[in-house]
Amino acid sequence: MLSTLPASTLSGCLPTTRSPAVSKLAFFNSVTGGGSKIPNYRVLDALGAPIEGAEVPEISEQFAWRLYENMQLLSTLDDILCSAQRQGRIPFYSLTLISLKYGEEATVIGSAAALADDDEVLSQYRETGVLLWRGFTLDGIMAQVFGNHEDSSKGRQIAVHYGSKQHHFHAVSSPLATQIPQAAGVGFALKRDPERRSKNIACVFFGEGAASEGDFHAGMLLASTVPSPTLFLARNNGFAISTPNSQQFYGDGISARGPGYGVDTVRVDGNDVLAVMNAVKEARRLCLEGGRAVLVEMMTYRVGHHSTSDDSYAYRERQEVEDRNRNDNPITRFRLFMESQGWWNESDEQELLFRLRRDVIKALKRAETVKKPGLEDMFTDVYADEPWNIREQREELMALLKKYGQVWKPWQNELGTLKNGG
Ligand SMILES: Cc1ncc(C[n+]2csc(CCOP(=O)(O)OP(=O)(O)O)c2C)c(N)n1
Ligand SMILES: [Mg+2]
Repeated sequence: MLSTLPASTLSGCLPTTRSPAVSKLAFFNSVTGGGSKIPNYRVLDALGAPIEGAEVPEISEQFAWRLYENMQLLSTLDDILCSAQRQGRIPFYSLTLISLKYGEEATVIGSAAALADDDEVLSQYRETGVLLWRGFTLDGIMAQVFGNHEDSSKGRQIAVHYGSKQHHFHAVSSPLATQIPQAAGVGFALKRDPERRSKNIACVFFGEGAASEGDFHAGMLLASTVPSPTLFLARNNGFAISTPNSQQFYGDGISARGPGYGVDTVRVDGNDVLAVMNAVKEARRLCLEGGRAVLVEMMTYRVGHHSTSDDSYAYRERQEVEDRNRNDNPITRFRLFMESQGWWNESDEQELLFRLRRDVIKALKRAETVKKPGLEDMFTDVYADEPWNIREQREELMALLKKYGQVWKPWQNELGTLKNGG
């Protein structure tokens, strides 16, 4: 005989589900229900005024200056280093292109301001602002970009691939998304460390394009099933080089994936530095309190070209970019807010921009005069014991240097640019 029990009483019949049983067949394709989109948390509107009901964080004038100065510093660095690349002084740079701002300053500075300075950060390649916020010097930035002997990676990394143990900033690696499962591991290690448990989190930045990699899913699954205080910060800037995000996913952005992994999730306006700060601060608190992963999706727009190797007008309208830059610029938005508080004016602006340009150019000029690492550094630091093939290559180079180093002009000149003459 067929069961006549009401559908709801069948709940829990199977060990594989705790879902209530229902008699109506219904498919769903929205995590918020009814087909609605995940909302975008905001504090300030595009003109820097608090939106209705917004919780404006209580920040001092001094703290607001620090936020603003770091966003402007990031933008100044971009301008000057892109020009340096165009002049052939450095080989590559990956933020923006001269005259147009990068456009994502609030995502990075707002996040950095909400983290503890000793939280472990695993970044993609657009998160230099975290280092600046933590006091990494301009000389340190230039040493890496120029690959001189003061660079902690001894000139062996591509430009902008920073790393600093002191600043809890894990070295950037070029293959996309590798940092995401690594972060789940770092989060788990923190949880196992009695000195850092409940004190620090692992925080991983990645673009929405990187979230198309399998490593994104591996990282999310790992951090949710082997729980760890890992904060996933997705920068959704609309593009993965030339691929628009409409071709990266069909669902409701990166946020929609969080609940799939049982991860607390929020979407935030990434051009609003106060909203980013509020969201990341709360996300960090949740991470520590529950010892579990949290996902924040920061919605922004990449105003600059992908890198100095890209011309984005080949795949998007120049007008669209200029409109975005003019109408919703994260720096301008926060500047308008500061002006409305009586904390900022035109002469402060001029003084700041002058000082930042002067300091960046000074560091750049200094870095150009610093010697490159010695040749021996090419062969060290990868293997604990030197393998035979590396030894052969090193010995061959030494023999060639002995033969031609002092007699062949091009080599002579080049050796003069290296530490200790090579
Ligand atoms: C595994 C891998 N595939 C492709 C690339 C080439 N690549 C470098 S950056 C990039 C786009 C990444 O886009 P997104 O993650 O959205 O970051 P964004 O540059 O927009 O900040 C691609 C495809 C790479 N570095 N690694
Ligand atoms: Mg992107």
